[in-house]
Amino acid sequence: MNQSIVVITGASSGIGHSCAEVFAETGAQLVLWARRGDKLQHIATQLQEQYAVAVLCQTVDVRDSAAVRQAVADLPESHRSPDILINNAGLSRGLNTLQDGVEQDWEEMIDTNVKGLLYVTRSFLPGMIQKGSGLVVNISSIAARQAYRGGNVYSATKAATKMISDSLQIDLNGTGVRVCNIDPGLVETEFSEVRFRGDAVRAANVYKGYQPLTGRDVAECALFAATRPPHVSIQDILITPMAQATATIVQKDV
Ligand code: NDP
Ligand code: 8X3
Repeated sequence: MNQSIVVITGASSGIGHSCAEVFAETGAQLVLWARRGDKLQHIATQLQEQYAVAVLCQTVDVRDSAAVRQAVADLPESHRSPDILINNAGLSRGLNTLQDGVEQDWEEMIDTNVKGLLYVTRSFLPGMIQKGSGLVVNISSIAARQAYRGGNVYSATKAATKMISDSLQIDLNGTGVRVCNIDPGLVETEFSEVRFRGDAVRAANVYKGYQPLTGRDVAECALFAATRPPHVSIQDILITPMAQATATIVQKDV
């Protein structure tokens, strides 16, 4: 991956941060996106010092299509057609049943997880297709495969992500650009704190009594897909903690 250009959305924490680390270790040049520019800058400085890699940070809200287009336009020409695009930015809000759902939460999830992913992908793909190579990694979820109580709209956004990945397999066939959809199970990140709006105790409970995945476990899947020979396409990955059998069945000690 030495000198490859890797764009990662949602790189300010969790899986995206781990992707930045894992690809920096290989000598890749990074473009990191998120809304919290201070966090991105901190991560960039650390990676530059540790791995001597080039890192560009852009403060972007992927829900804002004009901002996404502008951010791509602001990149040096070489970076507008990256070798790897990791569509990772995403979130869940609440665990309400649909009948008790909050419209604002639905809109935030749909706008970020579905429309944001589309805006970003649409902005980078023409350059990647022109180059005739590259990889798009979409971070979906086990929630795309199995519904669970209160998961409704979040699951729907992740099922949409998976269907966008499947559609891209077809639309990009013959272009040289690969697509890898990754469905992680439970990963200990800021995800649950965001879902429960800062309720740290409720968030911590999600990961108690078993060993959850780390962001790195997922990032290494992306790296595996990115390092296959050009004739190999890793289309779909489901990764869970050993303790997790399905979206809802988790062997917990407590
Ligand atoms: P984190 O909350 O730790 O990270 C989410 C990242 O997305 C942050 O960097 C956040 O940055 C960014 N983000 C959120 N909204 C926006 C936005 N509007 N524009 C730009 N960036 C945004 O959670 P995870 O690392 O766990 O989540 C990463 C992805 O993995 C998500 O798509 C999530 O749905 C998925 N996933 C997570 C699982 C888990 O168990 N943790 C399991 C399966 C899938 P900032 O706030 O700075 O903008
Ligand atoms: C996040 C994991 O199980 O909360 O996608 O849906 S889960």
